[in-house]
Amino acid sequence: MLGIVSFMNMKFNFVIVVALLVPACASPSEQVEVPAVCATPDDATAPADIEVHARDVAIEPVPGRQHMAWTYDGDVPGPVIRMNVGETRRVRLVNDSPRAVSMHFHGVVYDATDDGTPEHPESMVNPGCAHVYTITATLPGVWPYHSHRDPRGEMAMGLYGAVVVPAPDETPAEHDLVVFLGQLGIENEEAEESEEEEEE
Ligand SMILES: [Cu+2]
Repeated sequence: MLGIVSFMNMKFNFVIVVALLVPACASPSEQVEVPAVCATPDDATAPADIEVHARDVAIEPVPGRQHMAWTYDGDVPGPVIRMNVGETRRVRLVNDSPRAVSMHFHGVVYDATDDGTPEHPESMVNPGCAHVYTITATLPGVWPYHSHRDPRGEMAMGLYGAVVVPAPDETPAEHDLVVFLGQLGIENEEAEESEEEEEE
């Protein structure tokens, strides 16, 4: 979803990439075995344009509420990757987390070996390993990326971000905001707490 709002005479381009993305990638591919070695060891030092680190970080999505998130670069959502139509980027994912992760991109073009799904184990990144994903923007839009070892579970923990590809004739906005809707389990925690309070 892409839209424009006016606020205090400033034009904002804003984008909302919502959880409706989740069912698109909910195939049970996590059942495929991923070998516990670095599939692409040379990628740790191969040329890359962007480097992203997967790591577990305690975030505070609302004041006073800590949540141990699985993140790209220590934040939820992860970094916004901006590309123009026709551009190619090499994105190195370094896995500093204790479990295998990947980057699975929507809306951009890449080889099957960069799919980021367990069906393509060379694109899955074990702990301490790295993989360079080469992606090319061919369509304007706001495209999500996420880890695809266990997509639903990983997105619920925070492993997602966006690729933004402006249309060639798009008027530049003063501010560009990417907005994701997610709940990170916070609502459930509050529901459990209020149930406990009621029981007391
Ligand atoms: Cu997906």
